[in-house]
Amino acid sequence: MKTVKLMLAASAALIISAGAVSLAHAQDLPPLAKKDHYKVGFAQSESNNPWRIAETKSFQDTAPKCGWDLVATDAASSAAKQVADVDSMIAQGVDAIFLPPREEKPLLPAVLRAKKAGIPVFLVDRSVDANVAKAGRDYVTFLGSDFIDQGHRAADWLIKATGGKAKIIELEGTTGSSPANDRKKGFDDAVAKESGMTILASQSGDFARDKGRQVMETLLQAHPDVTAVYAHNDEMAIGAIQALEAAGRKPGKDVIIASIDGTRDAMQAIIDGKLGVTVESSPFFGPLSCETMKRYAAGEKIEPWVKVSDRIFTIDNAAASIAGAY
Ligand code: GYE
Repeated sequence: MKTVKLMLAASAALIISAGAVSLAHAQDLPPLAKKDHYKVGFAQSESNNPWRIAETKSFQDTAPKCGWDLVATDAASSAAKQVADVDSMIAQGVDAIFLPPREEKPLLPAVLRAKKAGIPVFLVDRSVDANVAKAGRDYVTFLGSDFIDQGHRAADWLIKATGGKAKIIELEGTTGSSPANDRKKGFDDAVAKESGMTILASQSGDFARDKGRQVMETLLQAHPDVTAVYAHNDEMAIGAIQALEAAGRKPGKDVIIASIDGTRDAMQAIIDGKLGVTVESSPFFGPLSCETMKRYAAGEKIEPWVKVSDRIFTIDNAAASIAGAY
């Protein structure tokens, strides 16, 4: 297998040196052969929350069904480690790489190196800066949610729930990540149109529960007049609930909370009356990744964004939905 790959690489180099490959062709995405078994890389960014764990499990569950020999790594919240993980997948000669880039910019060189090595990259759940890399040219496609719309929907719910009057603390996701950038944009733009809605402070809690709790604790001291919290994910919303309760506040009553994801703990917090809403962001990318990869191998032109549509969970449907949550 290795020898075949080496021979192929050598013959490709020969063709290139003979000038048989045009520049336009060199810019094309690497093709993917149609076969029964693939060596597939999945470079997870971290495993410190239920969303990430559910996503990794979705890839692991899909692997035997899709003929994948899965090489899964965990970057432990380090973009530098994630770059090294992708480089190691390139060195191992995987057939394709599925990558949730932890941050929008640092992962780009690794994406381009994979392309240069003839390995198609599919971005899953997070994207890269559209000004520096393009789907259909640098990577195959982005599979994921519309984060701007998620932020917008969280804002719409909060505006309604508060009668258009709220003093908000915003807990942002990982700095430089596409969901943090876009969930902020969608939410901030929507509340900016409402004269009664003020964002008191906005700070990163790195999409993590305990960081969210700590940041909320600090911001609460500076802004005791807070009446609402918008967290970019459920883990930080749970952290905010803990900080509010520790300070003797009543989440869900004197402080209304909106967040995004749809985890089991968030559903339970809705049922308990502490969390108002969670806009869904599905982590179950395995089956969609299998299907998209098969379409690509069959020679189909893949759309630049394979969009996932999201539900919304409130007190109206949380109890009925919690069984399917993670
Ligand atoms: O909301 C969060 C995770 O990239 C869409 O990252 C994903 C986000 C998700 O850490 O919980």
